[in-house]
Amino acid sequence: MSKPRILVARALFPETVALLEQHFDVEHNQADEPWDAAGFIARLQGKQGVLTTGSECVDAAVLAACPELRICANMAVGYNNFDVEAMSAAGVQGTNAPDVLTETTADFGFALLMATARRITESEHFLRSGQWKRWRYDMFAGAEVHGSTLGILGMGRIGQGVARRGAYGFGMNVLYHNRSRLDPALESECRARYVGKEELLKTADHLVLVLPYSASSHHAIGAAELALMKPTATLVNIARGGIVDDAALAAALREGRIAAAGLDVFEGEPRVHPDLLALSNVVLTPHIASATMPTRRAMARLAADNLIAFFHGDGPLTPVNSVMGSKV
Ligand code: 8YV
Repeated sequence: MSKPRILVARALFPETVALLEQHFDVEHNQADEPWDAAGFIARLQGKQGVLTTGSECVDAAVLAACPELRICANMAVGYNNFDVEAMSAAGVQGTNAPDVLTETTADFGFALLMATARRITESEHFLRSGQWKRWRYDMFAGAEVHGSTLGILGMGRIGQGVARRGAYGFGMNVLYHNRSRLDPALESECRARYVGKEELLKTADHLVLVLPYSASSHHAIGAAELALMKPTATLVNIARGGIVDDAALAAALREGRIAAAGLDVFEGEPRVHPDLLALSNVVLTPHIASATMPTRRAMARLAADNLIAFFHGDGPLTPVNSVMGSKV
């Protein structure tokens, strides 16, 4: 029996490609060539499965052009690159890569919070550029982290990880807002208190965004929300670009309406709003919150295991939609 044909859209760990080759007829992209939408569709012709990263968009046009496609396995927990409704309508299974990146991403959220509040990159640039001539009492004086109020918008697994770090590691007063409130046992384990979004914005010294991107979270932090925040507050986004209105954020940072921001994700990335690039009170990183080798390996493996389980007829491990008759 011939093996199912799959596409691996981006360069990937050689061992993951080798594993996939045991089960599938694989077209890979180990050269990591950038494909536009037409190039992606061209490579998908005749493929029943694809391993995507968050960079490849699977929408109605792709689905219409690739009628043999049965499953898209995303190597990311977020899957806003999938039009899930269109995939379900086309009978295409989607899977994501949750859990394996939770703690690593929460670590990074905290690293970005610390770097932002304590002005780490700004002061390093100062030092490297030879401007450090002598000590001064207020030189790069930042915001206090320990004992301050940590606000978390979006309290899924990563948000809970950030909460635990803040509460247990830094003695922070942790507040959160989420579509739905956590059950009391989980709330008390995270030492986090549920508040309305407005209260969260008004009281947080450090606000960390960890909510999924969707039409309803588009510009969840815009000019009106930024206006509610403390002028001393820091904002950290490890969720998705588009959740923050980057132009409004740059204006707020420039005018000192909030103190600083740490951003790992951007609207329209890899482009970064030029107004953000011009500011010194921002820490900017290129979407690396899950980037440790063990975690990226685990994400790749989970995406591969989803493809293998699906085609073996066991059903996907971490589905994002339910597709009638998805068992092969
Ligand atoms: C990925 C992420 O690295 O998992 C996610 O949702 O944002 C990152 O961990 C990125 O999406 C590439 O797949």
